[in-house]
Amino acid sequence: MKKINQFLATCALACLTTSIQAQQDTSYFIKHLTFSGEETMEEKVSMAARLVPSPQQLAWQQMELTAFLHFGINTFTGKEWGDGSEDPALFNPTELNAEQWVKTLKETGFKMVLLTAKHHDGFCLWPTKTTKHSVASSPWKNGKGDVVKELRDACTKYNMKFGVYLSPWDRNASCYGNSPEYNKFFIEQLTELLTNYGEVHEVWFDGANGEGPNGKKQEYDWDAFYKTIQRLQPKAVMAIMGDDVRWVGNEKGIGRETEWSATVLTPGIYARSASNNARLGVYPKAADLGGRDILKNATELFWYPSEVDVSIRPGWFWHEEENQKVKSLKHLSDIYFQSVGYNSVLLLNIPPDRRGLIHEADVARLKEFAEYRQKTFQDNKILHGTALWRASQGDKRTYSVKANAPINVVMLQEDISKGQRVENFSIEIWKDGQWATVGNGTTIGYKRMVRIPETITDSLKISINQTRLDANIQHVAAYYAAPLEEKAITSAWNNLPRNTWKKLSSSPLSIDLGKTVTLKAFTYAPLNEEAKPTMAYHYQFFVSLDGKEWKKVIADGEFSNIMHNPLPQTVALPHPESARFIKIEATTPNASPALIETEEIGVTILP
Ligand code: FUL
Repeated sequence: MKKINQFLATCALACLTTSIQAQQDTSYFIKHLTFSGEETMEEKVSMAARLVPSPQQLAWQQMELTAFLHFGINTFTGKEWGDGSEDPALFNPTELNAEQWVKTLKETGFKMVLLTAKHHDGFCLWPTKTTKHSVASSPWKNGKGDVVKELRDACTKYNMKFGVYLSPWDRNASCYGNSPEYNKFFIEQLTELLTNYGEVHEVWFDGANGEGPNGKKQEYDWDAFYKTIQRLQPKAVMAIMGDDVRWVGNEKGIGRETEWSATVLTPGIYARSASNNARLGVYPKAADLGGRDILKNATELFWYPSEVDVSIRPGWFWHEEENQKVKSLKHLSDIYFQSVGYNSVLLLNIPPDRRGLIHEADVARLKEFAEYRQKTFQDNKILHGTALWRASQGDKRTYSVKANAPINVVMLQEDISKGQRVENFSIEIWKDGQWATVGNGTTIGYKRMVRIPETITDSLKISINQTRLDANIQHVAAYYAAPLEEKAITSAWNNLPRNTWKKLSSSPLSIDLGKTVTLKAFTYAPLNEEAKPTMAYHYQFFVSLDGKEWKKVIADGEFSNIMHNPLPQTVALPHPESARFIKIEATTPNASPALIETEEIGVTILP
């Protein structure tokens, strides 16, 4: 149907003899368009300006703030990625209360909750018929519990939207890697989730994709997964490995300043994605996914808006030792301005703990964060900013600002139901008898916030310097966000000063710690929290008292998900060990020898 609409729309375009300008409100493309190859650049730009979201994408973008709940067997093992061999008996939350999750999230401004119904370890949070590796084999509620149902019921009670994360990568399923069999198994799981729990608003398929048993690679049948969603939950958006919602490209909570929802990136679930994207030189992390330069060679365009997923803690799952590491209010507020304020939806992860509750530390921070947003955004200092402004290239509009009210944030919104059009804008304030530029930017899209130096003024001027057809500016606002101080973060993961350390070898990295200590844990912290091809993924960890005889303490360690979330990972040793020397033999995600710097290692020693 979508294809027919698009075909008709394309024909309609070809047949139109009216000028491009006249077409701008009469002919739209929903979610996808194909260029015939005959268009001039001007026509291509005009078509791009008339690409609009599907109704469910629009509703999704309007949510702005959504919550991720990573919960499962990892909550009980302390791991980030389980390997599928975990005993379901470990899953035993003592006070699980999905209403506490949803009530907390509702009160703090979230519009949807998305649960890891199954993570890479394959453990299912609902009593599935497809595998025994589920809550039904756990002691929780004597195997009669269903986390998905409890969450669904709580969402219904609190009028919260509901989504599911179902990991395609499954390290438990014996059929993983046997492609047709696993695809059938996966569709059965998906069918259960999309049939038995009422309305589902988002289905999240992770891109992490490992090897199957014996190194066999699973070929996912994305088309069949797609059709299953279309059939059972046609209103749900399909995220990441899907064509409705795009991964922003990092797990740090940082969007792009130039963020096009109309992008040239072909979603990974389409067979043609690899060749299309390679031809254009684009990939999910690329800086520009929709500018004119990249549009020039594009053969098709997708309305494929970005979602910024990030955890409130360093890890995605709850870990006791991270209770002190809940992100600060300043950090969360920066994330907010760089996600919601950068034309993206924020998907903030708040992982329930072993009790099955959102921990007090996270609840307190969520409340602080909500109060801060409320205080900031309840008081718009601009008068008449909601009158629709149809802006041609070069147009300017002046807005009155409340008297004596400091501002430091300007917020702009386009009516994206008519496409994303603005390519360049600037912000001026009236100061000392003249206009002074205080901010500028490229894209606006659904929402763009620009932080400007704190100022008091009585007029603000917005200039639309470049736009694809006329822009539809539907909201201009200005706010004051109280500046936040970052509390000093002490390096919590190294308590033995490095000035006494000596590097003995680089590959593998071995270190003389300078004295014999009782070692409880060690940490790997990639420099600048950046992923690089030489970084460590699988490792073995050794200790020694003399630097000659080594004891292997960890034989098959994995810095799970470090490629996407390159934050410090602390590994507790099975037992405290006496050690003067440590050694890490590690390989990269591509299985070549990893390079670890001494500064990237920390140790936790007992006093
Ligand atoms: C990643 C996963 O590997 C992480 O564990 C987490 O679920 C994150 C949201 O996506 O790809």
